Amino acid sequence: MTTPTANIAVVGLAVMGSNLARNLASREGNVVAVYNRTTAKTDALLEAHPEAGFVKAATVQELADSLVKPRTAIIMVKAGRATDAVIDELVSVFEPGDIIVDGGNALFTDTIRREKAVRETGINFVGAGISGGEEGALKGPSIMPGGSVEAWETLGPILRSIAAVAEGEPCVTHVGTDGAGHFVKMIHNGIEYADMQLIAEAYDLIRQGTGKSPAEIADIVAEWNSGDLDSYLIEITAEVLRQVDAATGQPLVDVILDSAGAKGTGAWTVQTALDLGVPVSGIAEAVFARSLSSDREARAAARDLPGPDQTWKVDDEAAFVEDVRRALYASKIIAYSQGFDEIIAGAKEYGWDISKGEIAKIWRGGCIIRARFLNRITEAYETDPGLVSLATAPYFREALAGAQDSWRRVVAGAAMSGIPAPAFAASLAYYDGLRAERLPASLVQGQRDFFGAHTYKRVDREGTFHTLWSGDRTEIEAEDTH
Ligand code: 2AM
Repeated sequence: MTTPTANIAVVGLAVMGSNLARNLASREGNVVAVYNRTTAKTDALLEAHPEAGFVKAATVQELADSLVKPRTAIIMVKAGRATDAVIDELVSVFEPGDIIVDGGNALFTDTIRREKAVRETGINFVGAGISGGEEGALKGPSIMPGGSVEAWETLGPILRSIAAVAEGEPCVTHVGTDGAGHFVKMIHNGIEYADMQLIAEAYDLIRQGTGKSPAEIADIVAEWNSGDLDSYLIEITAEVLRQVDAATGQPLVDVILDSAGAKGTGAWTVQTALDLGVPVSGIAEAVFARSLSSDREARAAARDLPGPDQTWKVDDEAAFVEDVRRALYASKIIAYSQGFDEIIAGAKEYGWDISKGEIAKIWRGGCIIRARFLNRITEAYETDPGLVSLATAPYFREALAGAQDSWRRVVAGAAMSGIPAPAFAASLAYYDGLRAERLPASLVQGQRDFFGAHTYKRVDREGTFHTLWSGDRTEIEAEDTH
């Protein structure tokens, strides 16, 4: 048996795994062992990157033998059955105290299950969300690891060495135990859906409201990038809008089929939010907007449904564009506020101690939603760790106050002229619902009591009540069994 020399292993050498392995190898102090089910892929990586000094493992036993203790391996395979298969293999050759990391896009409940099962062997299991795509994996992703504190002690320095750096700080933190990392990665993706949809709606409104070309809108969006909206997604939006299709000479955005795909993490965010009872309406509308865009059959059938006669009459283009910018910013604040609400609810449900300020910090670099305003979120949670709703933090309250007239004009104008702006509209409706002194939920509760004797509470005294709707309609004090 050879003397172990590697301090970290990567299992699964498709693009993400290969890039992560190369990133690890490029950092001082790391010796990286690599293993892939099909050895040809391992050989190809070694041949293409001799500079990385990879230690090749042809079997999992060789991989285990190549690693110094505690052995640490990062699994980068397609989430699902492959993950379970690779975990089983590693468990069979690892020892108590060793660390298995799943760097794939696992559903957090799977991670909770796997962590529990692996822990029984004495081996540590860490689910780590990794954001930033292929380029992030190679140059520096944002990393969201869960798992035990013990595992983090070994893993922390390694992950810090490869993470993106934002304002001098590595974009990685121990998010919480077991599935906390994959949970937060899921929320990241949900917010990403909302952010993208909101930008797309802003583009559409400007285009339909002013008739500007995609290239002209690219200039506007690029300018937005020097203000509050400064972010990776705004930056790439300008690039996409500016792109001309080589085959037709048309703006590329006009020749791309208007049906958006999804890999499921946005849907997970919304499904989980429904289970937790957290209204993430901005994120939900973004997921649904992709579904609607992809339902070509229904869209074809609905093509002749009537719309308004009126088209948008924009008198002052510059003022309108500024309205849209403000509406976008306000809606974006709501999407993040809702996403953080879900983190708070998830942490409570699953017993995680998650620092919201730290999460906003590690999203500043490497990941898709990296943005300047994440610093404001960190400040908000550092000032008030018990902050109930991000939207109510002084900075965001002021931003929303400054944007609300624009926001209302844009949503109303979109409705009057028949332009769908579901994420803008849902975010504004949420904002008004959140701040309302009285909601019509009292009527809903009355209806529930009428047909299902679900009972209600009163504003003026303690207790639980039921009205005898089918009797003399007197009110009785009811036992709260619902
Ligand atoms: P392969 O090259 O042998 O197919 C992305 O699909 C990565 O996951 C690839 O490295 C692939 O290995 C690996 N993978 C998929 N299913 C697997 C399994 N059941 N066991 C081990 N690796 C698997």
